[in-house]
Amino acid sequence: MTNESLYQSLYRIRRVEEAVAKVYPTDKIKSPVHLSIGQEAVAVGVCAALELQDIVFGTYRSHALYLAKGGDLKAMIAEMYGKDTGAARGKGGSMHLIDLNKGIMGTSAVVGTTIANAVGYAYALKYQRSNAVVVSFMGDGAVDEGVFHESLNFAALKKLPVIFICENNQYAIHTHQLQRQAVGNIYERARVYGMPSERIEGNDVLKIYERVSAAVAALRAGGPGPYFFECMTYRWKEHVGPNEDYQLGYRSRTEAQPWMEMDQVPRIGALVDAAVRAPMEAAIEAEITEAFAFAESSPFPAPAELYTAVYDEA
Ligand SMILES: Cc1ncc(C[n+]2csc(CCOP(=O)(O)OP(=O)(O)O)c2C)c(N)n1
Ligand SMILES: [Mg+2]
Repeated sequence: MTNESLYQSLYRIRRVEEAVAKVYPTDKIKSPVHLSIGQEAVAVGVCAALELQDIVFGTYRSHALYLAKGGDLKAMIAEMYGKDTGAARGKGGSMHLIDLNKGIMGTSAVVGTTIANAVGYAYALKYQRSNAVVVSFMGDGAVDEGVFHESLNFAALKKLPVIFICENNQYAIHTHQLQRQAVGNIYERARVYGMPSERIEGNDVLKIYERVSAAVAALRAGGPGPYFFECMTYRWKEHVGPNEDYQLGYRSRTEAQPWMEMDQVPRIGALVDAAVRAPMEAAIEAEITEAFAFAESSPFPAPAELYTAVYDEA
């Protein structure tokens, strides 16, 4: 892993989401958008430790995960526009991104659901004696649900090759973690199910990469899973939508400030030679412009498509 590739991924995700935020008020984007701005380091650090064969499952806040794992940008923007060329043929929107060729098995609007999906997939991989690993992303809000506990227990019982990543941004919509959970240490609760578990502070992309790489290496070598990482991070924008929400009163800009100062995009950018950075950034800007133009010019699904691919007809 190089600083260049980490920066490429961080900068690209940040700029894509800033472009989404800019276009959003025009109503061309037909779905809600849950931006990852401020949280990119988690998806980027984790996916830098993975290979193409590895599988990820995400939440409705998965633009960063989808892009970091190699998901097609044009298909993502077209999906937001509700177009036939979108990742889910325009039927899923921003919360239902999928790219099977890149090991992105799907993201869901329903909190917690993909945790069980990821565990089931890891169970299948174990039977197939595959050395791929599965990564299950969740928010701190998913920890409040039964499926989190059932899934962790089963994964530990069967020693499955799954890595759980909890993106702890401290809020479920507008409710702070400590107004929902009597014990604030999610990683300690995961440990009692019988798996190595740790917290990574500071939204630190290098640390996340390093720790998750070690877990992936151990699983590849045939060691037992699962692993759990609680990655501390912070959402800069409102829960859903392109704006800030510090005026709502459930949190303050003072609370956000230290996280903004730890922004990983300029941090890693400063480690990259300016002569490398400038053309890299220019190429990303051009790619983003092209992806929006692609979405704009793509057709909406035909009316006859309304009931196709809704249920598995096999
Ligand atoms: C099963 C279920 N219950 C409730 C909701 C409503 N809901 C949508 S987002 C959300 C908060 C989840 O917070 P968290 O898991 O921390 O993710 P974050 O938005 O912070 O990334 C809730 C409760 C839902 N979508 N699904
Ligand atoms: Mg949260």
